[in-house]
Amino acid sequence: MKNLIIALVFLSLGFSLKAQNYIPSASNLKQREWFSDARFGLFIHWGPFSIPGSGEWVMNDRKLTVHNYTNLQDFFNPIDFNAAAYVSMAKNAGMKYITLITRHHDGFSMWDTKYSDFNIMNTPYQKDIVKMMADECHKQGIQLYLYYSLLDWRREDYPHETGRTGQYSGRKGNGDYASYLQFMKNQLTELLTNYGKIGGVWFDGHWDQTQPEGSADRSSRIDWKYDEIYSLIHKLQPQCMIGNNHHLTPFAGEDFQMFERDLPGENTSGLSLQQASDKLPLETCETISNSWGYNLSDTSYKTKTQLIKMLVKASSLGANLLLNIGPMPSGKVQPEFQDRLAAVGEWLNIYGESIYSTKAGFIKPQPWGSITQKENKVYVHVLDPKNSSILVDKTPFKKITKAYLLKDKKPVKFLSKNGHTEIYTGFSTEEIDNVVVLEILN
Ligand code: H79
Repeated sequence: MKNLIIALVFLSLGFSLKAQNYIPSASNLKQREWFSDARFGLFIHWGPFSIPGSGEWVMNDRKLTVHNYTNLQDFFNPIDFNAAAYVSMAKNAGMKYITLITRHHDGFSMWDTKYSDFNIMNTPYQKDIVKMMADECHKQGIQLYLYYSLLDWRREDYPHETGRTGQYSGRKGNGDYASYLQFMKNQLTELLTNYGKIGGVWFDGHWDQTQPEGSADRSSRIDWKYDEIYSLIHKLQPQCMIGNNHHLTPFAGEDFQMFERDLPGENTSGLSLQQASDKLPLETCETISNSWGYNLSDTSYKTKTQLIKMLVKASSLGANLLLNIGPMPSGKVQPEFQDRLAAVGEWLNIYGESIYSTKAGFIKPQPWGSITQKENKVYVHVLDPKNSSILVDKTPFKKITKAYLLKDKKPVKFLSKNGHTEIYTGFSTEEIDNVVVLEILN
């Protein structure tokens, strides 16, 4: 018994030492920097789950068995999918990367994988979507990040007996995590070997094995052995950034932190209980409509103004915005998504300087708007110009040498005294964002 306890202590010590030993490679640090500078990416939720038009959780929500759900494989034939058009659409929106669903909770693999028959090659389409997207991204100079679900509603070896979701799929017996872990490692090895440079892996589904939100115990019912998964990824592609949507403080080995439908520090979703990391790059993901995967009845498209304000707020908190589209089963992207992406791109053509490669503002977002900054420039984003002037407190610089509108360089009046700066606006309420540039001496 005593020996067993000693062995266990050593084992757990070994695990934590290994996990804490993670030192990101130089190429990983460079990739993190690239990522932070990029600020804006496209999330694509698409696959056979798009067919019923009820979002990507349809298997769980309609209590579909694995047997019945598998029929979707016979109908997935996205004749309107065009990787070049997807990538150009993202580029024209001012986005610098694409995060693609490779395998969601339903367990369908969007690439030519040896490790599951439920994959794109066994649909009438028979073409490797991940490959087409990867080739096109590399060709057009946009980076590819891969979404990969840790949770699987289909496989018998996933520890489904302790899972909080996917309980109606008709699986028998208990999972076998060692087998499931090996499966994930095999698939990740394919993804990180056959598709060129991958910017990062976006894990999701950890929460399937945690205690209910709000409970003091945030531990997982299974040991995911992230040290093994993460070290495999970093071994295959050292620059590849790992993020995990577990809604907890980042684990060792992770390279960025994400927030789902919340800005860092907010918790409107009820899921974002985690503090924003002050070390890792941050990313917030949001949908253009209300759904991730295609939803036939969802017409609640956010306006271009809402989307731009979201991007500005994320930037001013030092976070990227990963904005989602859920294309139709045919591969066609709804015109409502296309129009809004194009509109944000036009805005970024003029205002991009105040977004890309900026840092979080020295103050948090205010009722009037927010701040981003870069070198000797402070960008004051007046999003809601109710008053004729705005006051920026605690300005951490010596002197403002110049103040002007970013749009047309027209000078803006200001008064700066004792660390308080008043900017006289008379701004247009028509503008989505009156960006004032302050050139400063530190
Ligand atoms: O891929 C998209 C979603 O399908 C996936 N993440 C984004 C990017 C996602 N959907 N929901 N969630 C993540 C979190 C879900 C949490 C809940 Fe539950 C599901 C709350 C209630 C049901 C599981 C069971 C977690 C809490 C209870």
